[in-house]
Formats: sequence, structure tokens, C-alpha cells
Amino acid sequence: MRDSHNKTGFSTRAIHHGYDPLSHGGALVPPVYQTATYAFPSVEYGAACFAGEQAGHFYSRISNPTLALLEQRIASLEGGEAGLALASGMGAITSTIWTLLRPGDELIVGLTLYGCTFAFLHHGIGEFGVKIRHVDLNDAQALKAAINGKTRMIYFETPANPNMQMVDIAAVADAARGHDLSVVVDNTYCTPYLQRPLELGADLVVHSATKYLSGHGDITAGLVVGRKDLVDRIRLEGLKDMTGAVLSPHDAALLMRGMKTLALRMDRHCENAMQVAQFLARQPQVELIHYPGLASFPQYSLAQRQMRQPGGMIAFELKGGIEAGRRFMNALQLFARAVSLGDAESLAQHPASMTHSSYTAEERAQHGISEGLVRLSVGLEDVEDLLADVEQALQACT
Ligand code: 4LM
Repeated sequence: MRDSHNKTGFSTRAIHHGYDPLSHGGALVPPVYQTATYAFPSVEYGAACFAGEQAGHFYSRISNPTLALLEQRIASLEGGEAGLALASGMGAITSTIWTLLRPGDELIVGLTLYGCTFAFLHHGIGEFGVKIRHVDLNDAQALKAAINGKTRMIYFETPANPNMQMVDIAAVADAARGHDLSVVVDNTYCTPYLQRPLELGADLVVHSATKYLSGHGDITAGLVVGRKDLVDRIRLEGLKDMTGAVLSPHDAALLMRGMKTLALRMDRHCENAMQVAQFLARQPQVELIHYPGLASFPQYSLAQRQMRQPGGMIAFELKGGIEAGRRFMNALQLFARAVSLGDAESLAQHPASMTHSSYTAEERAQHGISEGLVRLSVGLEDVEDLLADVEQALQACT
């Protein structure tokens, strides 16, 4: 994959961007700057750093050389001006929203969101004078009617966690143009390998890098990428003064290690998920399946246009509803019953009782999250073994 922002391909940048071993004693892999603070050559230099007049690291809650390399890399991969590393996806989301919204502002959000994001909006910032409006962002008239002089942000996931509902990023960015607001996309499910919201007109991308970007389930991390003026503010207001959600340098190094194989892993996640989805779609016990790679997916043409491949996440419902789903999940032997996603290991979870239990049952119904939905994060194992596990678990639940 080549793009207009950089001369080299996606994986080359994921492996090399921003680092020259010969400037670091020949160390092929970037050193980890495991330091909280930095010595100043003079009082004047330190004061200039704090005043923003001198570029330099002065405290690791604000910046660190290992994190700075990670930030350059994710900016390059997403095609953004600047990046910011944080301690978790929720750290990235809350630092962004606390920075860019004030009491009296309005925030338009998609219909379906990850459970903790939903909780933060309704029980965090929503209780501090910011009005939250859920809008079907694919309904151009509804979106136009919802934007007013107080709207400062449109925020959404695509595909959404957990029901895979997609949003047309370019259409939302077009609707937002000319208004004083930022379009922010949670790109966790896709990573920049599959989808580039900034190139479609978004202002910022947020990530839970705990998932595919790190890819090995061994860290929590978050990233913000996009317009430099906004990213600088999120660093100096949201991260520094409000959340303090700083990523450790060691975890930044693990994240960069994972990102080197992102393209390889995503190709395999997508191949495996497509086969699992096709298998599930043929089974009589399956009531409904949501996977952007199936021609039966209602937003198939949007998925084809917006995503390079359909991703590694599947949501489906069994004919026997929540009880059948529970029996299916308890019968799985290779898939782990676990939340999170994007790991080498395949995972299965029940959104209504796990990741989306922060919604009430009524809220789940309103936001398109059915009680019987089962979510699979299809991993990197041999696909024959995954299919065999799904098949035996389906037999066990009928
Ligand atoms: C899960 N998800 O779904 P941290 N944005 C999206 C997410 O799916 C998540 C976050 C942000 C799950 C975690 C248990 C689309 C998390 C939050 O967990 O704070 O890195 O990311 O299983």
C-alpha cells in the first residue's frame, strides 16, 4: 500500500519510520528511554521548555523519546500530522473529549459505541454540561438537523462495537464541513491497514492500541492521531492536566514491536474471519450474522468502498437467543471466553453481559445491541481448527 503522504509502503513505515539505527550506536531496535524526567542544561533551558519556547522532553507525562517515535509512526500509518500515545483506549478517548468540549457544547455520536465509551459520555462528560445526541449518522437529513451552533464534535466507531454497524466517514466529514466542529473516528476495529479515516476527511482518529495494533494481548495502550493543533492541545490539556493517562515507555516499545507485523497479522485475521463467517452463515442454528465481508451484510457496498478488507470481528445471533448463545460459548474449546479483541488467540464474548453491560437493557435495545448477540474476535490460529471448534460448539447448543 502506498499513499500520497509517504514515499515508502505501509509495512516499511511500520518497521522503519522515524528511526535510524546509526544515530543510536547501531542499535537495530530503538532503545527504551525508561525515564520519568530529564536533566536541563540550565534553568533558562528548563523554563523555555515549560513555556513551550524550546523543543525538548521535560517530563514523561508530557513526552518521552520512545513514545515520540511511536507517535511519529502511527501518524505516518494513518496519514496524520501528529500522534499522541496514551495508557489505554479509554485514556485516548477521555483525554480527547475532555480537551475539546466545554459545558454548553453538544456532541453528536453514532448509535452504537463500545460500552465504556458510552458510559463515559452518559455518566462522565454528559454530567458536566455537555449534551450528548445519538444520531443515525447514515441518515443525512437527521445528521444535518442535529448539527447546530453548539455542536463541537461528531464521534463514532465504524464498524461499531459490537454490532458492526458502519458509518460512511466521507459523508459525515462532508456534512461537518463549514461548521466549527471536529470529526473523530474510533478506528480500533480496522487499524490504518484496513481504513484511513483522516484521508476521508476526519480530523482525528482514536485507537485502543490494546487490540490489533499491539496484537499480542500483553499491554493496554491508546493513540490519538490527526490535526497537529488538536493533538497538541490534547497532549497539553487532556493528557497533562486532566487524565494523566500516560503510556509507559516499555509498553510503547512492545506496541511498536507489534506494529511491525500489523499488515501480516491483519491479512490473516481477515482471511480466517471470512472463512468463519461463511461457515456460520451456512449453519441452520444461526439466525443472523454481521460481517462486512458477506454479500448479505446490509452495508456491504460501503464496506467494500471504505475498508481494504472486512476485518477480524464477527457478531452473530443463534436461533435459540441468549440461552443458545450461552451454551455455544460454554462449549468452545479453542476460542477463549474473553473480552478484548485483535489478539493472536481467538476470543468469544457476550456483549450484553460483558463489554456492553454498562448500557441498561433498554439502552441496548435502543442502540441496536441484542441480548443474544455473540461476538467473535477471530485470531491467527489455523482456520481448520477454528472451524472445527465452532462446529462442535454449535452441535453442543442444539
Ligand atoms: C472490548 N474494547 O470490546 P482500552 N474503543 C473500542 C474498544 O473496543 C475498546 C476501547 C475503545 C474492549 C475492551 C474490553 C472500539 C475496548 C477501549 O480497553 O481502554 O484500551 O480501549 O472487548
